[in-house]
Amino acid sequence: MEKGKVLLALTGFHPQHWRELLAAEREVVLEPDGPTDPSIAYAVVWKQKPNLLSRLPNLRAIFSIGAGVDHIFADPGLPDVPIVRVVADNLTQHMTEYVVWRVLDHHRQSMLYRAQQQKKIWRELPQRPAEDISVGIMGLGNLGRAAASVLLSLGFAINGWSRNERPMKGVSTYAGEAGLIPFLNATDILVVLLPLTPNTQGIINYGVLKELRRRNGLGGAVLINAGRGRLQKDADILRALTDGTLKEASLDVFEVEPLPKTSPLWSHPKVFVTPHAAATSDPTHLVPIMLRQMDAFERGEKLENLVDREAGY
Ligand code: NDP
Ligand code: OXD
Repeated sequence: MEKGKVLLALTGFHPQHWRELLAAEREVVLEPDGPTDPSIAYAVVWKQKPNLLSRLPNLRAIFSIGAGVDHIFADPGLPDVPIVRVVADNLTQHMTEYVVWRVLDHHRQSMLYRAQQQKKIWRELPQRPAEDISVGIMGLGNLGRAAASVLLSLGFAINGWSRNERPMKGVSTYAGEAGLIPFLNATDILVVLLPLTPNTQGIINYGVLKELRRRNGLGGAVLINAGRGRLQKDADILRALTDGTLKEASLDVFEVEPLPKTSPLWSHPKVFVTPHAAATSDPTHLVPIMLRQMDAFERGEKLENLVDREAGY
């Protein structure tokens, strides 16, 4: 198969560095040439414009620059070619750091100590052993499993929830709709690492948060969402924080991004906000993986980390 040309279609990311790295090995374009450009074989995308890819009759594959692919499925004219998502040590490492950072921060009562510091209060708070805290990873996939294994090594009790049964040593696993409530009932700190699909949209709602366990030394349940914003209902999280259903939350993703300046989440004393920055896609690490895949595909080998179109992730 001949060496295919790459269309780079990124929204919200500066294309320059991606372009330079891709162009070291392949011809790269930022716009298709004409209404039905036959010269493009691959598209490297983040939130591509609707119906852009349907104009490429010889498109062989679409590469997401992220682990999530909901931004690709938002296109009503998505052509029926393989979709490759990111599975990369560098991204996994960043997400593991984020999850461990946020779990430890809540576990070690950082918000309370900060509030005390502001008032110059010298008071030691009770310290609970990690093994008394159950961290429930909602979405025990590539990122969830990596975070789970580091949290396990720190002594936390770990639960995992996935669509299919996913056994993992040392982790209490739950699957599917039937496993959701038992999973939540056994979880003190809920870490959301689900993909956004028609089945998961809005899953982090008040009713779900109400099911979390609250009999730990944390003084309440905690939510950490680094999956996708539209998994959650921002208003339900605020309600849960107000009535004590949730003690605290760390949110990296929001229903609307950037988080509107008018959102009460920005200034809520029990919410830690990051701007969808848990695990950044770094072209230095990701472009070589994409180029290697394109080369292998042209030698007749299979693409790796393919998205299941029916499942939506
Ligand atoms: P994976 O596909 O490896 O894992 C997804 C997990 O979610 C799997 O365990 C899957 O179950 C489970 N899941 C999917 N649908 C359901 C459902 N309906 N019910 C129960 N479980 C379900 O994805 P990754 O771990 O690589 O990434 C997860 C997500 O993290 C991405 O989709 C993206 O949205 C987000 N992300 C966010 C970033 C950020 O910076 N905030 C950075 C990178 C990713 P099963 O194992 O049975 O298939
Ligand atoms: C991703 C992201 O999906 O950064 O990789 O959100």
